[in-house]
Amino acid sequence: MSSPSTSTRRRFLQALAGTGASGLAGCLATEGTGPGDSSRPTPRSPPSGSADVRAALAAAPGEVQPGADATTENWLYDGEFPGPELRASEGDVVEVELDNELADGTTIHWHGVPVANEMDGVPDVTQDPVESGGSFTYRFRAEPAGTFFFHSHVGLQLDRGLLAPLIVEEDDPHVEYDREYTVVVDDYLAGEPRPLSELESGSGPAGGGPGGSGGGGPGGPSGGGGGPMGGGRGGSGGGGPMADRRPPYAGLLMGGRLPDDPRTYSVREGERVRFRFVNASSATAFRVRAGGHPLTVTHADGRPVDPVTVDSFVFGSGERYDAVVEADNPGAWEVRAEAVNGDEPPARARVTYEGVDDSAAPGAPSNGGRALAYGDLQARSPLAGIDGSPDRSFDLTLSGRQGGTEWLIDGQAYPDADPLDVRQGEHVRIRMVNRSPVLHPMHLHGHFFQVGDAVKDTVLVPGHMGEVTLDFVADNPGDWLFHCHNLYHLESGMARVVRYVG
Ligand SMILES: [Cu+2]
Repeated sequence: MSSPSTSTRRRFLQALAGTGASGLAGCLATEGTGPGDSSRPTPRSPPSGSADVRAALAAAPGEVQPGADATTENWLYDGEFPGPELRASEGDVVEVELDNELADGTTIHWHGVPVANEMDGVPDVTQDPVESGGSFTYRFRAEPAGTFFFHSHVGLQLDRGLLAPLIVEEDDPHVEYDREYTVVVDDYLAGEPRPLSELESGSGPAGGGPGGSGGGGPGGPSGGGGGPMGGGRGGSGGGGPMADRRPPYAGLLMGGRLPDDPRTYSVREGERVRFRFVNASSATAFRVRAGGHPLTVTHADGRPVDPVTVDSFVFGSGERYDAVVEADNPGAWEVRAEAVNGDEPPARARVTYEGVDDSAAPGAPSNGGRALAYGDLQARSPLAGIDGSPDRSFDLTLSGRQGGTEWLIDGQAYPDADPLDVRQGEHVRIRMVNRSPVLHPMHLHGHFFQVGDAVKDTVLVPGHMGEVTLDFVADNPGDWLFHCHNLYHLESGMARVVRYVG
C-alpha cells in the first residue's frame, strides 16, 4: 500500500542507501568500561555499517512568523519551525550530523527511540553538549516504526524551537490509509524562555480549557481506569503552593501556525487520512478533536494499538497519537487542540475537502462525546517479560514546593537526587503518586514501558493524588533520564537517572 506524505515542506534528508561506511563505527564502539565502572554492564553500541538515511542538520538562530502579525527570533533546525521532518524506514541505520551554530552548547534527543545510550543526547548523563561551532554525528537504528520527534535536551532550548518530527515508516502497517499528515502541536513563546523561578508570581494560568471529566488514574495495574485527562489544572492566578505556572505563551500552534493563520490539510472524499499528532510543547497538555469526524486512534507513542474510535483525546508534552479519519463528510472542518492547563485560544488547522472553497468557514468540533482513556489502549505487541511480580519496584511521589518553582521526585530535586538502580534483565516497576494538583507527563528514555495494556514512553500522571504504575524490562544498559516532560518542571528538578549496575 502507499502512504505518500503530502507535506509540502522540504525534507532535509536524502536517503543514501548503499553509500560507503562513514568510518564512525570504529570510534563509536564502546569497548569495555572504565576502571571505575568495572561492575557495570556495557552499554549497547550504535549500529555500525553504512547509513541508509543520512542528514546534516544545522541548529542556528532564525526568524519565525507563525501568524500574520507574529515574528520572533528563535533557535531552529535548518531554519524551519517546527524543524524539518526526518523520515526513515523501519530498521534503517540513520546518521545525522548536527552542526551547532548557536551561541550555546546543544544536543539532540531522539524522543521515544531506544537508541544506544551514548546517542541519547542528555547533557551530563550521556554526552557533553556539542559546543558552539562544533558538530556531532548521531547514529541509531530506526526501530521500532512509529511517530517520534527529536529535540534539544539542553536547558530550555526546546521552548526556543529546537524540535522536529521523526517518522519511522512501518513495513507492514496494521491499518490502511491513503494519505498522511504530521501534526505538531506546540505552545508558542515570543522571546527567550526563562526558568520558573524568574517568572513573576501570578503568571500562572487561570485554569481555563475544557473540563477534565476523568477521575482516577489512567488505568495502570493499580489505576482506576478513568481517563488521562483527570485533574491537572493549576492554581488560579495567585498561585497556590504548587501552582501550574506556565511561561507567558503568546499562543498555541498547530503545524507551527497560530490560530489566526491556520494551516490547511486537504483531503479527498472517501480517503482514509492518517494524522500523526505530536505534542512537542514544553508545558501544555492538549485536548484534540476534529469537526465533523470521529478519530480512530491507531498508535500511542508510535506503538500500534487496536483501533479505537473516540471524539477527543488528551495528550501531554512528549506524547503522540496517530489517528485515522474517514473522509466521509465533505466540507471544511476545524481540527482543534485546546490547552487543558491554560487559557490561550485553541490551536487549530483546517481540513478542507478538495473542491470546497477554501474561504468557507470551517465546521467547529462539538464538545463532549467519547474521550480516549488509557484503558482504551490495547497494544498490538505488549511488552514481553513483565508478567508476574517485578524484580524491582520503585514507589515515587511527585510533588512541588516553593510556589511551584521546584519540582521533586520523592522529595529530591535533580541533579541532587539518587539514581534509580536497576540490573540488566530485570522487570522493573515504577509506581507514581502525584501529590501536586498539576499534570506531570513522565518520560523514560531508552525504553518502552507498559501502562495497563498500552505500550508507551511518556505517560500523564493526573494531579490530586493521581496514580500511574508502569512496567519495563531493563534491556538497554546505560544511564537513562526519567523525568517530567514539562520542560520547566524538568529544569526545576523533576528528574532521576535510571542507572544500570552490575
Ligand atoms: Cu511535571
